[in-house]
Amino acid sequence: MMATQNGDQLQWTIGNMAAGTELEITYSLATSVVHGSDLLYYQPCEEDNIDIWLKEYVDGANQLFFEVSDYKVNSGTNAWGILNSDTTIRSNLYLIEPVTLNGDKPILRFSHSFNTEYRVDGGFVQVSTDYGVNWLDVRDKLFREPYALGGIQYSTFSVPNTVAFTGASDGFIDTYIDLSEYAGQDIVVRWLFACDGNTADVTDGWFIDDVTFMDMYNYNTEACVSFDQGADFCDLPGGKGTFVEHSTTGIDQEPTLEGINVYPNPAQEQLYVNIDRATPADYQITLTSLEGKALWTQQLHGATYQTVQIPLQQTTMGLYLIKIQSDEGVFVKKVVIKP
Ligand SMILES: [Ca+2]
Ligand SMILES: [Ca+2]
Repeated sequence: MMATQNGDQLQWTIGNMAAGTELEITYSLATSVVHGSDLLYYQPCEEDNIDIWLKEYVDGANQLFFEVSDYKVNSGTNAWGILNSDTTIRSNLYLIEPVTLNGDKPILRFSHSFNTEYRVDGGFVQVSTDYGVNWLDVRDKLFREPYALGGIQYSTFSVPNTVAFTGASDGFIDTYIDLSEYAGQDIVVRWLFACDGNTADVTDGWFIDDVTFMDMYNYNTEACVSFDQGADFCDLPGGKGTFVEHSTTGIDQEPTLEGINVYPNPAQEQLYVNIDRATPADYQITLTSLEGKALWTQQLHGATYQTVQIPLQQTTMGLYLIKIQSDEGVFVKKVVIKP
C-alpha cells in the first residue's frame, strides 16, 4: 500500500475493513546527517575531579560515599557508584559544575545501573537552578526509564511520597529528563541514595556514568486514524518519539573510508575526491546542501585510483556535505565553500 505525502503527513487509504480485522502499517524514516541533538555538556565519570564532583555522606550507621571505580561502568574505565548497605546509609553525589541549558529543549541523560532492595533501598535525582540552594523534584520530567511505580517506603529517606530507582535495572539503562522548563538557566544535579537497616546485596548498588546534557532533536510524530463512522483517533509514541543522538556520534566524528580524500577544505573553484584503493568498487559521489538537496552527483564503476573533480563555480558560499556511497557504507564529510 503506497502512502501519499501531504506536507508533514503521510497518508494511507485503507478503504473498507471488516469488523474485527486488524491491519498493521510499517514504514521507515531516515533523518538527515545534519539534524541531531546538540551536545551541551558531557561528563564521562572517569575521575574524582574535586572541582566538578562533590560526594556527601548525609547520615546513617554506615559511612559510605559514592566513589569512582571500575566496578561497574557503562563506558570508559570508570563510573561513579555506591554499594548497598544492610545498615542505614544516606549518601549523595553532586555534579556541581553548572551547565547552561542552551536551546529550547534541553535534556539531561545519564546511564545508570542499579540493583537494590525493591521499594525499600534506592536513589533519585534532583536539579537546582540556584547552585544548590534549592533542589527541585523532577519526577514528572523523566521521560525514558523513569522511577519504579509505587515509590519507595517512607522511612528510607524520611521524605513522604518518595519516588526512586529501586529494584533491578538489569544492567545500564539511560534515563532522560526534560529540562525545557529551565531553558536558559544554569543547572547543577545531585543523586541521592539511601538504604534502610536491613536486607541488602552489599556487592551491588547504584552506578552512574556518562552524564550528558543536550539540546534535544526529536521526531515526536502523532499517528491518526480517520474513518467515516466517527471522529479521528490520534496517539503519540511514548518517550517523546524518536530521539536523534547528538552529533559527536554522527557528522562531527566524520568516519573515514580509508584511501578516500576530499580536498581542499575550504574549497573555492574546484573540489576533488581522490580515490586511492587497490580493490575496484562502485561509488556514488554527491554534493548536497545541509538540507540534503543534491547539487552535483556522479557514479563511478569499478574505480581504483581516480580523482574526481567537482566544479563549484555555480555553488554559493557556505557549508555543504560531500557524500560518498559505496558497498562499505556512506562516508559524509562537511566542506566549506568560499567565494
Ligand atoms: Ca565512564
Ligand atoms: Ca534494605
